[in-house]
Amino acid sequence: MTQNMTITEFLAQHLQGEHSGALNAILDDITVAVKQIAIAIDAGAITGNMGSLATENVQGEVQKTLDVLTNDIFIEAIQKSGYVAGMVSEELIDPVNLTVKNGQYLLCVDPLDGSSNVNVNISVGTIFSLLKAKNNQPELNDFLQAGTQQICAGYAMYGTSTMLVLTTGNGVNGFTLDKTSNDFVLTHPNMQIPQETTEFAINMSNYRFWQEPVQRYIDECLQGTEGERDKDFNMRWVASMVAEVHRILVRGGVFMYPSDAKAKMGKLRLMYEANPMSFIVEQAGGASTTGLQRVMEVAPTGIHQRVPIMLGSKNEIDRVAIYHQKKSKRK
Ligand code: P6P
Repeated sequence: MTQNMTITEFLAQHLQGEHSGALNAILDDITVAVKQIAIAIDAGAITGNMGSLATENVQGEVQKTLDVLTNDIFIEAIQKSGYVAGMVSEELIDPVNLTVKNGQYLLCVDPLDGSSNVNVNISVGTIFSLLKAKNNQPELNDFLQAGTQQICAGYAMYGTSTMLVLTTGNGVNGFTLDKTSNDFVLTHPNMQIPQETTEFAINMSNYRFWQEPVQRYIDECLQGTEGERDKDFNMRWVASMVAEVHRILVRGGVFMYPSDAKAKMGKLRLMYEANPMSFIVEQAGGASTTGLQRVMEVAPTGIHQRVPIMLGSKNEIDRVAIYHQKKSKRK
């Protein structure tokens, strides 16, 4: 892989198999959408798009102007290839059937994850997951496929630079937007998550609501060299999943949004947050669990269902899973 090759050159060289033609076209549309979203976010404060709307999304979360704007950008861009028959979005109650020529794929997308960070200028992102469609008139149930069925997953990160990180099942590669050429170029080939880490990311304010295995794991991290783990840990919490996952891909770590007494199924959504991020993390040598099973093996029951998720450096996630199994055995 030549450093700084464009994403188009990279995909032409590396996409193989039955999906390669469609993936080339779909990913081209996604890069167009991401470039437009990056411009919209960058100019948000200037164009007056930093505010909130009077509307809520299906999750009951107040929608930001940019949530709706980025969703519209995606819907328009993703129709160009003609391969995507339907789209599920965090911002829409029902799937959107797209007017397509030969739609054979389904897209699940969180157009602007972490959008509450936009007006405080903290990194946000877009997360997407691609599935095979049964036909070009998809029903809601056609989207309800386990994460192991994903054809492709990726995220865009609108941070100190705009990046696109992708997997199609043969490893993970990162591309940075070169603003002079307006092209994504390969800057992070074959991303691998270190198996070990001393860094965890979790919203500590929920401590009293967590189940015992999560409290035990975090307690041991906090005890550092004075406790069971005999090493000190560092903590991060950006409140933007894309930024947390990207940091983990670059230097290791764990990200945890477990189920708790407040949110029995956790906070993050399976189809367009947990599954795509789990696909990427596993392809980079990491692991992703609900505590009781591999996230990508969860059988979906709803397009907006939530799922507990703990992902990152494999040895740490394996430890978290063991703590959950021991607890369920004790029960
Ligand atoms: P909390 C953003 O709203 C998000 O869905 C993820 O990107 C992020 O990791 C999490 O929620 C932050 O949750 O509880 O810190 O607001």
